Amino acid sequence: MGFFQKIVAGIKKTKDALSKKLFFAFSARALDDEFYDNLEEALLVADVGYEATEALISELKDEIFSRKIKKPEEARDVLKQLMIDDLDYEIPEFEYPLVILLSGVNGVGKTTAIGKLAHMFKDMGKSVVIAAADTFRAAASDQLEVWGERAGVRVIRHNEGADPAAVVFDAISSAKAKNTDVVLVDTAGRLHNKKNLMAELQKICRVVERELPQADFRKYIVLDATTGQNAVSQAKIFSEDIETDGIVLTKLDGTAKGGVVLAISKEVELPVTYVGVGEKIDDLIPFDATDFVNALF
Ligand SMILES: Nc1nc2c(ncn2[C@@H]2O[C@H](COP(=O)(O)OP(=O)(O)OP(=O)(O)O)[C@@H](O)[C@H]2O)c(=O)[nH]1
Ligand SMILES: [Mg+2]
Repeated sequence: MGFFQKIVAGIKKTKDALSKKLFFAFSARALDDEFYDNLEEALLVADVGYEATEALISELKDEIFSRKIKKPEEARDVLKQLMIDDLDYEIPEFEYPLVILLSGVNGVGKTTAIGKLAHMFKDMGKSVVIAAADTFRAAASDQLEVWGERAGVRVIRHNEGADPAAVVFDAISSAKAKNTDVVLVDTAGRLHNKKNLMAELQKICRVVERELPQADFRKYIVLDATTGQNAVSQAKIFSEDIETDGIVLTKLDGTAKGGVVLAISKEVELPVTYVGVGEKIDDLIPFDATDFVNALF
């Protein structure tokens, strides 16, 4: 299955919830107040969020006015383009060696995303090592070893309770010794209000920057799409403590709240870089704004 078919399947629940309402809004006879009310309702139901919904509607009104648009179907194309523009971030190409660190609250899908990323980079012909820096529970490293085996990637682990930064140090030493292209760092789930845990993440970042200063270092926050607007607040708070390059949005397949992608873009001003659309190893896809919006309508 290509990326487009995967995103179509992945946002089916969102589309099902949205399409009737969108169809209803755009089958209006005129672009009047009722049309805008229906459109607003459709976007809010899909969890686009209040701020992004209001912004989109106001931009749509401006475009409709300045381009003298009268037909709802033309307005639909304008709305699609506005959404694409909002979601379309310029993401710099990866350079190697590359280090990717995933952080986020408990259970959002960090470890699964690490497994999927390992597979993706292997598929691209890159060598990969995983740092099991969730030393909070031994089961986390076991879970990663299963993913590592599936992807054909080695996993560096320490005992439960060890310093996560020491695991990262070892993974980087191993990557340097073997000229490995990609180091993937899994971390323990944490709440952003736990200062010591946020300090631990910062320490991991310092180890990466010190030990592999030439690396392209990307820090992604992992968010669970099924939590809707909650995901938006998590992203805001996490990105205050950790300089963030993008979002990995998981479990898009399990929710009708896929519009949260637009809320993240608007309110957090970070690109959604990857989306998770299932539990299998190839169910992580690079986010493409045009594909996403086309799949949504
Ligand atoms: N349907 C679906 N399930 C997913 C996706 N990503 C992760 N999951 C599931 O979400 C659950 C939690 O995933 P983990 O990867 O263990 O989450 P985590 O963030 O590492 O959790 P902690 O380490 O406990 O903080 C697992 O059952 C995964 O199979 C996705 O894109 N779609
Ligand atoms: Mg985990």
